[in-house]
Amino acid sequence: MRSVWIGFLLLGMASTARADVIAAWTFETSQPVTAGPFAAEVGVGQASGLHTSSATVYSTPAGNGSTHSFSSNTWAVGDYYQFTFSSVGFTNLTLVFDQTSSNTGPRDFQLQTSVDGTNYSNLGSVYSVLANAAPNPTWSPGTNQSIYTLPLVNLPDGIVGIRLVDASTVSANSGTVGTAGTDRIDNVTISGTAAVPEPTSLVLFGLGGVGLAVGIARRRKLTV
Ligand SMILES: [Ca+2]
Repeated sequence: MRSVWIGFLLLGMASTARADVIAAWTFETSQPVTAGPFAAEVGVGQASGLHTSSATVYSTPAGNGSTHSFSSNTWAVGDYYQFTFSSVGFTNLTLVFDQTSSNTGPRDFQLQTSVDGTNYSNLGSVYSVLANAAPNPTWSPGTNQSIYTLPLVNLPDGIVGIRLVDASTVSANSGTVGTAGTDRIDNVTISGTAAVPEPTSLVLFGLGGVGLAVGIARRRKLTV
């Protein structure tokens, strides 16, 4: 019977090290042409945009190594992309995403998080988005350009939403944001570590342990 308990112990160790995707948006299925919301292509969550101007046009041009992204123009300070999801049962939450702006799209963004889905607060400092223009390699369906992937961000436990908020009127080419200037995002992925092992796996692994014990017993019998 000892090997059965070893099986349970090993499973527990494996589950705490497993990172799962909670929600991920590729925009290949949703192909946004409105403010949304749009369901995550992987996991469960909703993506949307908010602009104070009613003139904003949402579109789905080439992504970073894929056919579609989530893009919008007519940016004002305080406008944002928003992603909502449930992080119940997960810890060690992380965020990684690709973002770029046209030359006259916004350069500066602030990441915000929310634990109640209503009130959002700043996480970290304002970050800069690279221009999707020479001398940088540009977004295209065929090639993922890693320089546009924002570094992995550690998120607070228990959050249910994040926003990428336009933080200044400075454009990606260091001028002033213009109404035709766009900002686009792709491959937005929120992951976490599942806190509890799945019961089905637990049972199966336990049975595996029984099988292992029987096998060992048989070999011992044969060799005695
Ligand atoms: Ca995409």
